[in-house]
Amino acid sequence: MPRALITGITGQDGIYLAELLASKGYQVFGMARGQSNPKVSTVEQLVPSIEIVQGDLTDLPSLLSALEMAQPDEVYNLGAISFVGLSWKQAELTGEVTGVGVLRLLEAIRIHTQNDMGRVRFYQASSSEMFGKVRETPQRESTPFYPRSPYGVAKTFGHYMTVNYRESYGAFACSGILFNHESPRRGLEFVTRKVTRGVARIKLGLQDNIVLGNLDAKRDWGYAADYVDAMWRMLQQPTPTDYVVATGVAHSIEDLLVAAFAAVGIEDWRSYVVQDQRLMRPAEVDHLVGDSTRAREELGWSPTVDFDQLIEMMVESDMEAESVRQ
Ligand code: NDP
Ligand code: GDR
Repeated sequence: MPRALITGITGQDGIYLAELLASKGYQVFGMARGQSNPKVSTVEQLVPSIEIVQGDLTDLPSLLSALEMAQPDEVYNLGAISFVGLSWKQAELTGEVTGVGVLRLLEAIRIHTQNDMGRVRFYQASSSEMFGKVRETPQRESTPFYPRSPYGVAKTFGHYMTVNYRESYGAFACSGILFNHESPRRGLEFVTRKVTRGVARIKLGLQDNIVLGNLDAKRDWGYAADYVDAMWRMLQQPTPTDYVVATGVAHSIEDLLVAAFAAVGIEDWRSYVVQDQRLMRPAEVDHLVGDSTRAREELGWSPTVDFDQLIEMMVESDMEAESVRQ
């Protein structure tokens, strides 16, 4: 039975990946932090076979213990401070967790394997935010990085550390440069879920409007369950490398609003949206769209859910959840 350790198990991707690996017959170990993390019980309900291990990306000894407990064949590093907006407010912590945390985990694997790093396959959750102020469109593996937030800078550090451990120690380390991916399990702080939940609550008469920042930014949004499948596929290849994972189609926040309100039969979305300067970011990433040709050709990966289906699925799920609360 293959064994996998997932950091960030309580996040959106952690749960989808744990479900996928469990369905493939893996023994899955999920690393959770904190002395009483309320999200752990949700993970245990959704993936009953999971084993939770304690650990924090800022604490090397805890990473070594997690590896000792799990004895993994594969490690997926999904743990991070992942909200770009927060990264300006807690830049140092973001650097510690999202950036140096990757180095700490790679070092822990090097120590755990006694320098035989090739025997544990490693996935790093890199991000399209590394492209930031984009140097070319669409963005591919060879596109130079220009991060625009402390989060993007920290992810760029983690990305290059992953490449460096591959080149220095022969680590089987892959960096997945994933574009935005969403789902009904997306955190409420991210714009898609803020909108789909807001739309559901407006439709049900529980909320008057949605307060947003920049409506012009464009993102390449895909479905999270599709994207965790690409992570797993990367670690099954004969040689490790980096892959862009994206749908190749970009939409603006306005497009998102049109689609989400349309899903509940509201055409006049502007009456329900308020813009607040305080939600504008100090430096914005205007337009991301990925070219995932390598992933499609080498991994045989392609997205199964398009933008309209994704937003409809999220609105429907929020309508159900909010109706219960009514
Ligand atoms: P989430 O924000 O939903 O989950 C983040 C996870 O990281 C949570 O489980 C959180 O635990 C954990 N975490 C936070 N701080 C620490 C720490 N100090 N030590 C250990 N774990 C910690 O993110 P997603 O699931 O959406 O994303 C997964 C990964 O992929 C992240 O690294 C993200 O940056 C990256 N990524 C995400 C994309 C997306 O569109 N979703 C796109 C590209 C990259 P807790 O519950 O305790 O807070
Ligand atoms: P992003 O996602 O920064 O792309 O990072 P987010 O949903 O936070 O923002 C997307 C765009 O929407 C604009 N926006 C708002 N965003 C939020 N959160 N709240 C608002 O009210 C709002 N109004 C407008 C933002 O300015 C931005 O342009 C996500 C995270 O999952 C990262 O961890 C991941 O690496 C990248 O996707 C790829």
